[in-house]
Parts: sequence; structure tokens; C-alpha cells
Amino acid sequence: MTENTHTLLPPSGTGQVITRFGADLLVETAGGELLRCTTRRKLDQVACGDAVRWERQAQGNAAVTEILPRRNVLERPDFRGKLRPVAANIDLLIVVTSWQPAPLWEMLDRYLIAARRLPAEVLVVMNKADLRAAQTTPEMEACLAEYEAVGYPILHVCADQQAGIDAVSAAIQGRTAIVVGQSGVGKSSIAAQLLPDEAIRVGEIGQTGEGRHTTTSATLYRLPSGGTLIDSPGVRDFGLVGLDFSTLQGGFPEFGAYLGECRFNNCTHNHEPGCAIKAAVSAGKIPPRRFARYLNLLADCNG
Ligand SMILES: Nc1nc2c(ncn2[C@@H]2O[C@H](COP(=O)(O)OP(=O)(O)OP(=O)(O)O)[C@@H](O)[C@H]2O)c(=O)[nH]1
Ligand SMILES: [Mg+2]
Ligand SMILES: [Zn+2]
Repeated sequence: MTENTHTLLPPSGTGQVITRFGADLLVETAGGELLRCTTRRKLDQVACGDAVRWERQAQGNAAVTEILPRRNVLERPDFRGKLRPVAANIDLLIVVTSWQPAPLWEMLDRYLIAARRLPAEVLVVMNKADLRAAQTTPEMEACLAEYEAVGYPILHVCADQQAGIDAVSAAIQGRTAIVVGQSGVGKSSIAAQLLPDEAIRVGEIGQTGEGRHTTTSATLYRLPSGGTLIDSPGVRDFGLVGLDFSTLQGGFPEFGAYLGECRFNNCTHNHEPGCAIKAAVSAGKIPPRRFARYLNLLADCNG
């Protein structure tokens, strides 16, 4: 794929957004050319992965004129709390965590809920397997074991040594996947392993183990093995805006077997007497750490 001077392109067509820098977009046309486009203010919400219509302008440059219907869109609040699209038309949300920086389990829970809400399939990647022995704690192992017990798919990867990368590629299976998670966990390192011919920037992590926010805009890549991978910028936090109770409850599949057994049919599994979920936690059938974080999320829920 090379960027075209677009003299040979038709006056308009469709394409897919590869990346965006402010108001400028890089669009892959239906014919496979890369086309630099501007956007109108009313198309402020156009995102990486969007299918779009573009048109050549009188001045010779191209503009995106329409966002075609989306299957889904992953959004997150910006620093002002306004929802911003990260990427659209996602089949598989790959939540990347690592042993350093240490996993933020609340963030992982929120991504798992976001995947349900999209909807998209989910895969948890524990990267930097080489650091596990030195960095792990009994509490971290207990948290991780809970996700395994619930049945979430988890892959242990070492992007630096190319270990586990084939399993990530196999999980993508020709679909569109996005890597998300904290800065410095190795999202771009995984992307670079899957895309040996692309120059993908990878950043150092600081003394405290924190990432440096090396990736600044979501970018879509075509994988040699088929399928599509979107590398996204690392986050400090991932907030769920407008979380309703049924979405929250759906994000805890371990409750499934007990739902409908609570005394009150509108039970929130918090303070209510006769709660089957709390009984299952006490009996060791629902993982307690996940349940404690469920209660924290419930406090933020809009009903
Ligand atoms: N020890 C070890 N380090 C790794 C591994 N994978 C990635 N790293 C290192 O982790 C650091 C951050 O990697 P990136 O791929 O830039 O992380 P990122 O998640 O893309 O970070 P942002 O773009 O800031 O969100 C780099 O120094 C990598 O070399 C691994 O498997 N083991
Ligand atoms: Mg990155
Ligand atoms: Zn209950």
C-alpha cells in the first residue's frame, strides 16, 4: 500500500479510516489506495475503522463526506469527560495487561463490560510473561485465577521473545481486532510482532513501571495472516459512561447460574436480604475479588 497522488482516482468512493490526526484522516479506498482526507466539523465523530464515503474537492484534495453505518463503536471519555470514539466496527477486543506495569483489575472489568456492550468478543492477554516470576504477588495470582475460573479466554504472551504471538494471531481469525489497555503494557510490541514489515513505535517504560503514552492515535493495520489489527493509545483509566444495571450485571457472567434465585426480582446483590449471588460468594462459588469490584461498579451505576 503506497500513498497515492490520487490523480487516477475516481471523483468519489468509499473506504475505511486507517488513522486520524486531528481533522485529517488517512483513508484506505475500496481500491486499496491510501488517501489523505479532511473532515467537516459535523463529522467530528469519525474514527479509525469507520467505513466512509469520500469525495474529491475542487481544490484537488479529498474530503470525507459521510460515515457509513457502524456495527459498533468503542468510546471513552476525554479529559473533559466528553465521549470520544476510539475505533469502530470491532469484532474482537484484546485487553492487554502485563506484569509490569501491574494489572489494574478494575480497568480490566470495565473493558470486559465494554466488550459485552459493543458487542464484541473479548480476549485477555497477559504480556511480559518473562517478568511474571519477578513481579507477581499472591494477590495478583489470585485475581488472575478468578478470571480463569469465570471462563474468560486468557493468553500468556511475551512480545519481546515472540512467545504466544501465534496464538494471538489465531484468535483474530481474519476479523478486526483492537488492542487496548494501560500505557506500557506492550500493545504496540504485540502489533509489531504481528506486523514485521511495519515500523511501529514502541516506548520505554519509566522507573515506576509506567508507560510513556507512545502511541498517540488509533491506527489500523492489515495483517499478513489475514484480518485487521488496530493499535490504540494507552489509557490511564477507562471509564464507562452511562452504565446501566443490566449491562453491569451482564458483565459478570459468573452470576448467571444464580440470577432469578434472589428473594427480590429487582435485587442489586448489595444489601438485599435473601440474595442468591451473595450466598454464592459466601459459599465460594462466585469469586470474591470480582464480586467486591462489582459492588464498586454498582455504586457508579445509573440504575
Ligand atoms: N520484559 C518485557 N518487556 C516488554 C514485552 N513486551 C513489550 N515490552 C516492553 O514494554 C515497553 C512498552 O511497550 P509498548 O509496546 O510501547 O507499550 P504500549 O502498550 O504500546 O504503550 P502505549 O503506546 O504508551 O500505550 C517497551 O519497552 C517494550 O520493549 C515483554 O514481553 N517483556
Ligand atoms: Mg503503543
Ligand atoms: Zn441478589
